[in-house]
Amino acid sequence: MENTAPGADRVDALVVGAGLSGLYQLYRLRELGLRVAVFEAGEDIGGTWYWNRYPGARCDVESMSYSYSFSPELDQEWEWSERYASQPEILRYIHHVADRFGLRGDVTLCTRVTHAAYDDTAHTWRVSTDTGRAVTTRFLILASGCMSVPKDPGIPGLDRFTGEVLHTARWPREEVSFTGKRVAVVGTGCSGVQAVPVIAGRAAALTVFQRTPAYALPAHNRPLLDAETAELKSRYPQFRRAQRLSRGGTVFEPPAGSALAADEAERTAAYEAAWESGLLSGLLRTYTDILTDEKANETVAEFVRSKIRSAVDDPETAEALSPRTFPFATKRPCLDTGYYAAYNLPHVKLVDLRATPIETITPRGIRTTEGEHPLDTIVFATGFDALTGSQLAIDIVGRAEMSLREKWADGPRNHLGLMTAGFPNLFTVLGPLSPSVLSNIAVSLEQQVEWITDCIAHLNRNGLTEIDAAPEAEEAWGAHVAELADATLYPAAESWYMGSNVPGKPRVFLAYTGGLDRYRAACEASARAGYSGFVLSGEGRER
Ligand code: N01
Repeated sequence: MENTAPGADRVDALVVGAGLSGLYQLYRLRELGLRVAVFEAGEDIGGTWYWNRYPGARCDVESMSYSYSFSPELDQEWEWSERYASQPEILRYIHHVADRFGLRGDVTLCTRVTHAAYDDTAHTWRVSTDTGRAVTTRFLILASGCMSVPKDPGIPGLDRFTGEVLHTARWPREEVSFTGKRVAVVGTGCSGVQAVPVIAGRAAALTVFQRTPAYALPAHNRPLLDAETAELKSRYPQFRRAQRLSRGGTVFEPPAGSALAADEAERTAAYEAAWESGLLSGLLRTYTDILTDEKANETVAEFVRSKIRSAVDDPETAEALSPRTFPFATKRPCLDTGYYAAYNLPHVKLVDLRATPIETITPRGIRTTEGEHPLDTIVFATGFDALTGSQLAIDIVGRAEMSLREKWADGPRNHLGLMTAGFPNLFTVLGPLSPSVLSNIAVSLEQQVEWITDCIAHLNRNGLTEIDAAPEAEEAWGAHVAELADATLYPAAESWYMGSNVPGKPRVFLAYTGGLDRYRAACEASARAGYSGFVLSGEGRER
C-alpha cells in the first residue's frame, strides 16, 4: 500500500512550518496532486501568531490587508473586529483557514526538523526530526519563518534568577499573572513597545531596561465599522489586485518630492497627517528621500522626538526615550498603543542601559552599574536571529556534502531569495534577500508560494527531476540586493535587518529593498524564460 502524509516516510514535498506560509504552501501543492507533509515544531499551527502571544501582541499592518487573498469566498466570510488585529484574532483566523480548507490532516505538530541531506543519486532529500522521524522527499520547502528563532539575550547570571523568566516570542499558553508583581521588560523593539503598556496596566511595578530607544508611532487602533468592512469587501478583488501590484503589499499613493524641497510648515503638516493616519509606513510615505538622504531623514526623526517630548511628562525620561543613534526607519519602526504614556505612570520606570549597563542578573533581580533592581518576573523582548536563523538552525547538507552553514558563513547567498546553488529542490519562503520583512508578508508569501508551486508544476509537466540556482545568477542577485541596500540609509543602523543584533552574525543587509513589485517582475521574468537563472535537469529535457 502506498504511504500517504503525514505518517508517511516518503512524500513528494515536505514543508517546514505551519504558519501562514507553510499552510498556504500545503494548500497549493495539494492542488497539484502532490503528497505533502508539513512538520511544525509548535504544539499547534499558527507560526509567529502561535508563539508571540505576549500581552499586547498585535499586527502592525491593517487586518483587511494582512490576510490571505487567494480565496474570494474567504475574503467575504471572515470578519475582522479591529483595524489592527490582535494575536488571538489572527490565530483564530489561521485556525479557520486550516479548517475551512481541510489542512490540518497533513500537519504533524511537535516535530522540529533537525537535519536534511540531499541524495544526489536519488535526487531526494532525507529529512530527520527531533522526534526520530525520517522522511524522504523530492521537494523541501522551508516556510520556517523570518523571525522564529528567539535571540539569546546573553546576559550573565540568568540561570541564578529565582523569579519567573519569559520571552515574548515563547510566551506560555496559560495565563501569566502580573498582579502584585515587580516586572522587568528587557528590550524596546516592537515586541517590548507593544507589551509595556499592557504589562504596566497589570503589574505592581514595571521597570523597562532600554539599550536603544525605538521610533514608536501611534496605531490609532479601533473597532472596524460594519460600513467600512462592507465597503472594502464590495471591492475586495480590485483591492487585492492593487496589493499584489504594489511596492510593499499595501495600497497607497506614492510620495511626491523631497522632504528638503518642502518648507518647514508644509513638512510638519505632512508629518502630522501621517502621524494621525496610524499607519506604520505613513511617515515614510510623505517624501521620496526619507530613506536615502540623511538630512531628509533627520526632519522626520526630529518630528518623532518632538512627539515623544510632548507625550512624556519627565523631560529626562523623554530624552532617554528619544532615538538619536540611527536614522528613522532603518530599524523597523513600532506601532504602539499607549507606549510613551505608560512612562507617566508612577509605577513605571525606565532604565537607560547606555548610561547604566546591566552587570549581571542576580537571584533577586537585575544589577546594573547603578545597583540592583529587585524583580519577580523578567520579560525578555530581545528579538530574533532574523531571516537566516530558522534555516541555519537545521543542519542542511546539499550536493557534494556542502553544508548550508558553511556556504552562508559570510552571509546568505541565493537567487531571487528562493533557492541557493548546490541545494537542488530546496525552496525558501520569506527567506533572506527577498522583500519579506520589508513588505506586507501576507502578500509576499503568496507570491513566493505561487512561484514555487508553478515551478514544481513546470518540472513535473516536463519530466524534470531537479531545479537548482545557477551560481552566476546567485552572485548577480546578491550584488544587486547589496547595491540597492547600499543606496539607502539602512546600513547605517545596527539592526536585525543587518544581522548585527546577533553576536558573530555576518553584517549583511538581509532583505531586498527594491520593492515587491520589482521583485515579482524579476521572478515572473525568470519563470517566463523557462526559469532563467536556474539550472533544470532530468530525463525530460536538460538545459
Ligand atoms: O526585537 P528587536 P522585537 N540587553 O530586535 C534589545 C516584528 N514584530 O521582538 O537595539 C538589553 O526589534 C534591543 O536593543 P538593541 C517586527 O518586524 C512585529 O521587538 O540591540 N537589551 C532591542 O531594543 C520587529 O522589528 C510586530 O540595542 C537587549 C530589543 O531588545 C521584529 O519583529 C510586533 C539585549 C529587541 O528588539 C523584532 O521585534 C513585534 C540585551 N542583551 C515584533 N538584546 C508587529 O506589530 C537585545 N536587546 C507585527
